[in-house]
Amino acid sequence: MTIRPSVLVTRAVFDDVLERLRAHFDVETNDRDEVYPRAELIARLAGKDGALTTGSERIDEEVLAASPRLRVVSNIAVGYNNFDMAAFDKRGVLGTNTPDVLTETTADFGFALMMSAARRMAESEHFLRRGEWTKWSLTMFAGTDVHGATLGILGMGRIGQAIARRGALGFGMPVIYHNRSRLDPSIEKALNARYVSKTELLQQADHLVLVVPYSPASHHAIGAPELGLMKPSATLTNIARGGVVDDAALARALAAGQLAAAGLDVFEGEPSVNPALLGLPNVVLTPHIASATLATRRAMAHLACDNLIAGLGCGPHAGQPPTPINPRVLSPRPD
Ligand code: 8YV
Repeated sequence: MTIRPSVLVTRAVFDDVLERLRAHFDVETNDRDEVYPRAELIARLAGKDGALTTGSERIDEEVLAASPRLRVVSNIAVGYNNFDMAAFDKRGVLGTNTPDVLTETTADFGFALMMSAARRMAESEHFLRRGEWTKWSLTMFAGTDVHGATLGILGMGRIGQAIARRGALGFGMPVIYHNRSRLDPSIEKALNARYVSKTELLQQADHLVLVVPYSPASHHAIGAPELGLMKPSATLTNIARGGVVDDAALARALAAGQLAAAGLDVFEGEPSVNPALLGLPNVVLTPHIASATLATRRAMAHLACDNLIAGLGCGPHAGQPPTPINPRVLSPRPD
């Protein structure tokens, strides 16, 4: 009798995803759907061959060292800053993520958040709910236009390009962007996009959207000096990761009128949110939901499931997970 691989699913997922996993593996689930305290995560992973994780679990050298059987960790997220990829490589563990399936949904949300900040939707809605709307006036909640304004994008990957497309084609926005590498000129043309330095991006954008992956290099990419370069009429939207923005510096800049408004879906130390932000009217705050439509969350969970099944050598695509982060660990190593 062959022994079935055993896997840990760290958070509640869809029943049909669990069914697919149970066809191949012994599956331990987290029915309470609470994030495991670190010691419990380590204890539960010991002896497992694979894991289905979310961005809430940090998988690093300490975790991998304590789980010597672990071969695949499949993240239900496109971002994988919760994985220490150097430790994965060192230990020959495959990490996988869920790109593409969330691109358009996340871009929709980024655009909506930017529009909410620019047009003061959350602020005016709170005003109305508080019963303060007693008369109309010409400049009541007058915001800044989105159509025709300059859209700035920091990080021009798949999601950045999808946001640029919405701005250029739907709202007639000239697009400027800064990225590690320049796009192909044909893509720049199609997106009405111009590559600029980071300084120019900050100085010229009317609406700046952050879509850059988190890494030590992007930590506090937007802090006090950068905010100081932005137009007082500009908005800033962060759908990238907490830590890309210095939230305390942003709160100070918003309070001082250094920029008009912000839309934030991600936060340093989330689910905690800097109290200085909570007290400000000109920031729209959402709880990391940019990819949260049922269809997209299902697609992400199923793609993560495909990765785990194939990564552990099962199913029709055994050994060929669709979206590996470090496929180098899949090829046999020279002795
Ligand atoms: C996830 C995300 O929902 O994919 C990402 O990188 O930020 C979100 O789509 C979140 O990370 C939960 O894993």
